[in-house]
Amino acid sequence: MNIPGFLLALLLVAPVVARAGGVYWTDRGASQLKRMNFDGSNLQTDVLSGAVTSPGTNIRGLAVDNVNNRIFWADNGNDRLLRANLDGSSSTILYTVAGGNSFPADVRLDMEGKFFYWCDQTRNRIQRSTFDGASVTDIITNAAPTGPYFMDLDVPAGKIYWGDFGGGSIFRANLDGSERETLLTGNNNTRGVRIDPRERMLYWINRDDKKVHRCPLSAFNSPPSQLPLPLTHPAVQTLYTNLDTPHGLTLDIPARKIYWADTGTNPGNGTGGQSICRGDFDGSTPLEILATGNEPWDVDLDLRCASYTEWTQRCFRRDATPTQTAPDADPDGDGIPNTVEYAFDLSPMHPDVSKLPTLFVHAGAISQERYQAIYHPRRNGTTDLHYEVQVSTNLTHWLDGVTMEAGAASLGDGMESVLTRSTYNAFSYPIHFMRVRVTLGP
Ligand SMILES: [Ca+2]
Ligand SMILES: [Ca+2]
Repeated sequence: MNIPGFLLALLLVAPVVARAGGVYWTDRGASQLKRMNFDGSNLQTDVLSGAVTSPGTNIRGLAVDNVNNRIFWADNGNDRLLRANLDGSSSTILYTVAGGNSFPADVRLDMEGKFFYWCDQTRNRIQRSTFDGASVTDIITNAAPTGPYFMDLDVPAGKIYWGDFGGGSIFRANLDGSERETLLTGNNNTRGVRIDPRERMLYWINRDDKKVHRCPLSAFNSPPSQLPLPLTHPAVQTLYTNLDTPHGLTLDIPARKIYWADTGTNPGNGTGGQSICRGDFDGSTPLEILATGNEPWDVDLDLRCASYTEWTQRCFRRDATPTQTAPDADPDGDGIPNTVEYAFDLSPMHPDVSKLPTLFVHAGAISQERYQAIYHPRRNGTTDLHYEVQVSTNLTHWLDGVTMEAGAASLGDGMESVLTRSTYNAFSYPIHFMRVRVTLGP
């Protein structure tokens, strides 16, 4: 049978796809790095090329660098720290711990300082290097009674948080190792420590109590004599219970979602074993099982979204109805339709108008120039979003094409903050309104 010419052309032309984000995780049992969409669809195994074609024989923590499209991970089978591009190319051995008897576990990235951090459980220290594995330095020594295992960085606050492997504590120090504190005790093996710097919240996993907890960081402002807080402290919230063997944890802060890996290695009667699970910041809806593996160990996110569909997979439950996910719907009732929640990286399931654009007066390049101006978030890398700033003097007639972009600054995760000013001088047109018009379409 002949293949019609036009069909052959369709088969040969690869679609042009904007850079999509997703969920990355280590499957320790299968010795594989995995990638999937936010809802668990399109599960793939990263095929490595470069210095190694296998991620290792005992892979552990991983971290995504979506600025440079790279992934970092630990392999304690070969006592190595490694890196590759997100598509698996250019795999590189960054550092091999000499002398054996080490256990590189969780890894994290400081994108501002450009440092790569990891816990070494057996050698009981937290270390860092450059993104190329150079200048390896001890940050925390004698880190925990049974060694550090999971960690996170709060770079804006200059803090590092970690939990101990076989004990129940969570610790904090400055990024140079000074001012060390024990914040909390009582977990039945601490895992998955993470910080939400926006709402000042600590999230963690209590593995063998099979729970996910959180606690406001303000609770740890207690006098040093009252620290560590016990797990029974009233500020400690329990979000998910009756899990199997929850382990690595990560946060989608704008979407207010928690993802965790469950190794399934200490089974009971709970749910989520050998899976990547997802829940809510406040534990308000039941966990979703997104994908299963042999022994999922750690998970991290690339929060960029290239399309509205991808964003709905990120922000809504898989059982959400089309009525909730429609572009013009407002399921959280905050007056912001889903299209605008998408355009400004807000949560469509959490009412919040505090991050909407605000108007202010902007000084121009020439002394005495003053213009009305507006900051608004803008999503990059999509094929379906259009932003236009309009101006009005009467809230009835809105004018296009009378503004100019005066600057843009990265907010991370594919978002930027854009400064746009009117081209009408504020002295000549003191009554001035501005709005951002967002449309969804090709
Ligand atoms: Ca809304
Ligand atoms: Ca909202």
